[in-house]
Amino acid sequence: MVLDVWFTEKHEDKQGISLKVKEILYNGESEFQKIDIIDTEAYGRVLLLDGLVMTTEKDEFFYHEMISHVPLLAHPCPEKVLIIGGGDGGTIREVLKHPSVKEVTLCEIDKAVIDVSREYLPSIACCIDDSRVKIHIEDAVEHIKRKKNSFDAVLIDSTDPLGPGVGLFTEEFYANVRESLRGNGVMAAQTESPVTCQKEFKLINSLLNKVFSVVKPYFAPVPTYPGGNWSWTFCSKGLQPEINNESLAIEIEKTSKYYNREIYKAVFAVPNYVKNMMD
Ligand code: AG3
Repeated sequence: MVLDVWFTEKHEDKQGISLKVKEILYNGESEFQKIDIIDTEAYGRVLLLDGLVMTTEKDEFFYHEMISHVPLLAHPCPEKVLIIGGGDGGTIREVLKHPSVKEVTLCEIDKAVIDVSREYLPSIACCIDDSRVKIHIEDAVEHIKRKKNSFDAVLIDSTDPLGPGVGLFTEEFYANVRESLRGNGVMAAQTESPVTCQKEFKLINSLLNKVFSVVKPYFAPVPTYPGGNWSWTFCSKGLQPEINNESLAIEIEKTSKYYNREIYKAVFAVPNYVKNMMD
């Protein structure tokens, strides 16, 4: 018998992304969510939270390079970075490529995501145990309230605005993130698909505009996410999303798979259908 098993992440029961499954490696349930690891023909191992694709071995680089290098390269000298969510470790790995970074705090609500990623996704989780990384297992909604004027960059590497992620998409939370930034501080958040999640994308952007003076969405493909095209948003109290340190930008380009200096500029181009829906 030949097995023909497919995983599908359905979006609003109208469309889906399907991956042919080679093997189911892990099924578990934490206090917060279901956690699964499947091995797929096309994208290697995949981390699923509550049945949604969080990251895959083969296309994780689009997401992790975008959420890290775009904000960090705009900052003159990022030393302290807070990652919210991001328990798979992909964002940590990219952030640590910046030599000025002295301390990375990972605030993840669910320790099980870190443990499962360590075990099953070594190429993504490889830097979680670096000596510059401090792990806090806590809801970031609470953690951020105690942090004032503390970080050069806050990266919101969250799930969708569902379940444990809901509190990370509110005006109050964004205002606390702003308070947690030092003067030149930058924030980048994953802000959903402009194709399939237009309502969420618009709402998040309008909340961010109430809180930050610079709010610039940017776009890149993530083939395994709904819509295939994803957005992040760069925010600051004044600093613009422009490369600050050209020689570092060149250095990072040498090992990156998606980011380069032309991409840095290009990702801020807003497609017309997005401009029109924002009017
Ligand atoms: N954060 C998840 C982005 C949301 C994906 N949504 C979906 N598949 N419906 C990615 C975490 C990677 N570090």
